[in-house]
Amino acid sequence: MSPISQKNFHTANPEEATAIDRSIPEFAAAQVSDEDDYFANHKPPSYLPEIKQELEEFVSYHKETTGKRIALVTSGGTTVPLENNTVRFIDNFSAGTRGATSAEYFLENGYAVIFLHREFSLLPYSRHYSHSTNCFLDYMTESNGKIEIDPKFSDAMLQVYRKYKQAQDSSSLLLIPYTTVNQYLYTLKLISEELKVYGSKAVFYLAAAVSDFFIPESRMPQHKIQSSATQNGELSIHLAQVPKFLSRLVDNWSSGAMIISFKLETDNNLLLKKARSALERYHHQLVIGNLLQTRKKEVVFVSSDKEDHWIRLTDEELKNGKMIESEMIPAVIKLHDEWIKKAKI
Ligand code: PAZ
Repeated sequence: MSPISQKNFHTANPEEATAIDRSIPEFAAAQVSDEDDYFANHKPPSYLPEIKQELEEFVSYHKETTGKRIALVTSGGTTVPLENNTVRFIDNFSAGTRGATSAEYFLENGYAVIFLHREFSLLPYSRHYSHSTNCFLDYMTESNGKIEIDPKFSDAMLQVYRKYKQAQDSSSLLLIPYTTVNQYLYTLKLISEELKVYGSKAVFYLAAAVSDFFIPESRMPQHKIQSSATQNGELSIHLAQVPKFLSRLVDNWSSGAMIISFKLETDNNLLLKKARSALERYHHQLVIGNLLQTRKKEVVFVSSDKEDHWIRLTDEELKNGKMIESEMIPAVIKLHDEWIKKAKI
């Protein structure tokens, strides 16, 4: 036991009063020309062919051998590089808790999962022991000159380890990383196209916090921005809007999959309005709304054919470590069951 008792606290939790105001209107859904423009003017990541091969193997294995449904879970923030040789970038708050936890519940419920995640954000299973204010060495103890898991953590760790092994041994979890918004868009498009053969048995669960703005390649400086580039000591950066590719995903990139997007707001008065307008604009199946300040405690399911459905945890449940995704994913799977049934008619 450490002689100094340290209080665990996070420095990154937002204060409601200072959270970002997202009350500005939404911009339009991307059209075919926006898609063409974007992909014609931005280079694909060089490693994309390798990812394609991994995806092909994963999808055909589950289609032909296990028959499992597939969930594509996107998770974490995206970076917006300010320079081609990137020293500086714009980022956002998302740690990937929603995505990593949801992926675990999909796996537990018999799904295979493609986990498209921001590199170094939380991962299914390892999330229990990473990114915490504890060092991983705190879970260890020394016994007879050997290092081992501290018995007080070993029961809980064994449970996590078994689930992790099960996912590994059954080849049910495919991890695909990205860092920048450009890498995210190219990889999402690729995965969607590879999943076309899966039809309604695929579900897209788009929990990543994707930047709305970026610097187009044509305007990006090659090298580190110099302080001499400032004018009167100020640096101006002009960002362009990232085309809203969800409509392209619904109409062209996927085929018959159930598509779930997330809507994050900071103003309670906007959440339902924005979630509904996303649904009307993109014509997909479900928007899961959440507020930055309460996202671990409550979410709302908004769809065109059902009443809004809130899922809430009590303070007691939160204190006991219950994760809201343990209720969200069974509810999503029920909707996916209905979606598959409808597709068969
Ligand atoms: O990664 P995290 O668990 O900290 O946060 C999850 C979330 C709030 C990013 C996610 O639930 C979400 O709302 N994603 C979509 C954000 C948006 O673009 O509106």
